[in-house]
Amino acid sequence: MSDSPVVRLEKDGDIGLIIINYPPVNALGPGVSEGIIESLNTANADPSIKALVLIGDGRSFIAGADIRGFGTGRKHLPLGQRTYDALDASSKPVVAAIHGFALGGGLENALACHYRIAVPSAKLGLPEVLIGILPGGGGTQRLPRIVGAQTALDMITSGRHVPAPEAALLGILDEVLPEGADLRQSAVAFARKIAGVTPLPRVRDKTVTAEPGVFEAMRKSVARKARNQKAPYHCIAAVEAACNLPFDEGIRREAELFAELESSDEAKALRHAFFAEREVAKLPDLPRNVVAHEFTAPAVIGAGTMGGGIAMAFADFGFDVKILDATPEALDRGMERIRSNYATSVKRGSLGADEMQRRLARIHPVGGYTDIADSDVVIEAVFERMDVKKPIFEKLDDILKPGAFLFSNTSALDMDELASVTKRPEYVAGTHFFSPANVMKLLEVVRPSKASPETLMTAMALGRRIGKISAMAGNTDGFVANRSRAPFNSEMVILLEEGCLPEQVDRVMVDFGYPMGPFAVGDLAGLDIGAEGRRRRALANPNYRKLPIADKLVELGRYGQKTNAGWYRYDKGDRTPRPDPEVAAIIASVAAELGVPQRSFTDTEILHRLLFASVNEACRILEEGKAYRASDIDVMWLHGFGFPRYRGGLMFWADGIGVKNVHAQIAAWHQRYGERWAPSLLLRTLSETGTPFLEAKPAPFV
Ligand code: 3H9
Repeated sequence: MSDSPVVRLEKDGDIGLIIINYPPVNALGPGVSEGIIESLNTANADPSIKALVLIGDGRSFIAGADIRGFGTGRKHLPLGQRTYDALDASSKPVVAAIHGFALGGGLENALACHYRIAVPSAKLGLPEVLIGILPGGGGTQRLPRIVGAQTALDMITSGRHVPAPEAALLGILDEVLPEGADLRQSAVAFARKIAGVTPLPRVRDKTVTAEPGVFEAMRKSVARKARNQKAPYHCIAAVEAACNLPFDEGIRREAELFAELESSDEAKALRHAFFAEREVAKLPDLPRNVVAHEFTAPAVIGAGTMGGGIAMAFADFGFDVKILDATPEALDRGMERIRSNYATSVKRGSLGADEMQRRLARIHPVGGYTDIADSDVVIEAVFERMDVKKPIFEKLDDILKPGAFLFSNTSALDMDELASVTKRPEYVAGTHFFSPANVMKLLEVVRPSKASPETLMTAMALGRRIGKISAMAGNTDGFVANRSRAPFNSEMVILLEEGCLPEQVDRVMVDFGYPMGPFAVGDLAGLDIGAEGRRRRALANPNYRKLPIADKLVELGRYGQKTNAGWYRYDKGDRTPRPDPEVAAIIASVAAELGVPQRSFTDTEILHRLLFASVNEACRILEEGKAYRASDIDVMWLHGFGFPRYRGGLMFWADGIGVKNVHAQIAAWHQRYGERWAPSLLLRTLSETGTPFLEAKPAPFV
């Protein structure tokens, strides 16, 4: 009946169906809103249509406004003439029929319909805050009118996806269909049932009030997470307007607040993070027809902290997983650690006791290699030494069936060398998990030269199947994440030689947005771990920049939290880092021994010293073809190192400073501090041509 390419009007007897077809997720891209309005007008003018259904083709209802259009001076319909207004004003009832996702503008359109029904697997939410904006299609005004101010605040400031059954309990949905019911048919039947109802139920006609103190309490509760951000506070202000102003005035207030956010730095950074996370999944140099292998029988070798965490990650995502260690005692200890980690989550309330039992039951400790002979993917997570890993790879190669994949959880070892001990190097790759492996989202997939495209796709997909964000890294010392981070780690200690204190550096980085300062993180991880790596690197490279202050601390047995002393001191049983005059004295004495002149630092200088060092190394990684794109490095920093998401990632942030400024500063430090600050070739080229880091063309992946 209507031939807009993205929205069509069909008829099923006396019911009109407005069908959105804008793949892949029915975002409100160009023409979709206009198409909905046009169909509504046509249907309202057609006397043979008694009621309407708004429904999506493909895998979703509507996933929200088209995020690519934000901040681009996009055209938008004026207030009073938007789809939400047209749906409100429809003289015939409209039923939103929801499957897949109804998010952001998608849910807002549904809320402007007169009725909402959904299949049980549908998810509804207003996730705008996660991209630095607020629901600007009336969501902040309509949702509280249905669920009350508190629940609306919770949903809007968290952006969480609410499953359909819960949405029905909250009153957002009028009906959840039985499992397996046909959505289109059910929606038509529902529409027939309510055709002719008067007056039409309109959410805008409801009122909402709030308990005193709700908004202040919410501002306090988001304060930690929302540090340096505006959007969460604007979300709260908009819901407050829903409670204090008539509907149309509330909508105007929502629009004003939205306009302040759309082009904000945080919104730009968060949009970048959103798209970077999708881009990172793409492996552009692999043949297009390669598909990941569907694995069903994973096994983990090594029940230490990493192996246990990896097994938990499988169990958390519904996989039965076998776990093996060298001795029954080590296996028992590992299982005990897993149990205790789950028990902590139960105690904290983030996991139900039943669910803990279900997950534990999926982890199967086994006694020997023959027990895992039928596994189709094995992740080795034993001690990080080539001479320990090699015999295990040989054994696995012998015992596993042809076609089984062999992955190593390594953070540093040469994957080509490890693959070479097997007769199936094409089935071998690195899978570098971050600690704790069941919590941290990053999975760095390391690509040895002989790995087949299917192996790489499988390793990437495996990560996604267990809730990770997989990112491909070349087989280079430290791979991509840790290699790009290493200069930051050195620079933060070198700063101490020049007169900084750990607490000053940590404060700067926490102010910047990290959840913890890097020295406090070091104490948590254990300072002895880094010392081993430094020793190895110093032996291999006579020009290696030693870190005598860090070495001194380890020499004195200050290993961090586990010894109640590291960069900070800790009271027994208390993890609060306390500045320690003893550390200040150690720093002063090493600096005096080295004869380094002492001076003071601005916060900006500290921040730039740490991050520019890493930007320079990231450029080297790109120029060597060890990563596909600069934005992959951003994803690694966001999910591997807690880089503040609202700053987009290392390279996005550096583009904010400007490539020429970054280069000029690095060149100046090169003059002052010597070779470790030599600008990379790529950095020089980008600076000369004024090309942003994110537009850098890396060398072909090797
Ligand atoms: C909003 O609604 C503002 C309103 O208040 C109105 C203001 C006036 N736009 O994630 P996937 C693309 S703000 C453009 O891999 P999944 C995505 O980039 C919006 N593109 O699939 C990818 O493209 P490609 C509020 C979008 O099944 C492809 O679709 N809504 C959008 O794992 C597949 O995506 C949101 O914030 C979009 N809105 O997850 C929801 N959504 O193939 C954002 C997706 O080229 N979206 N794409 O890489 C999501 O959370 C997930 O994509 C979703 C599907 C859960 C829907």
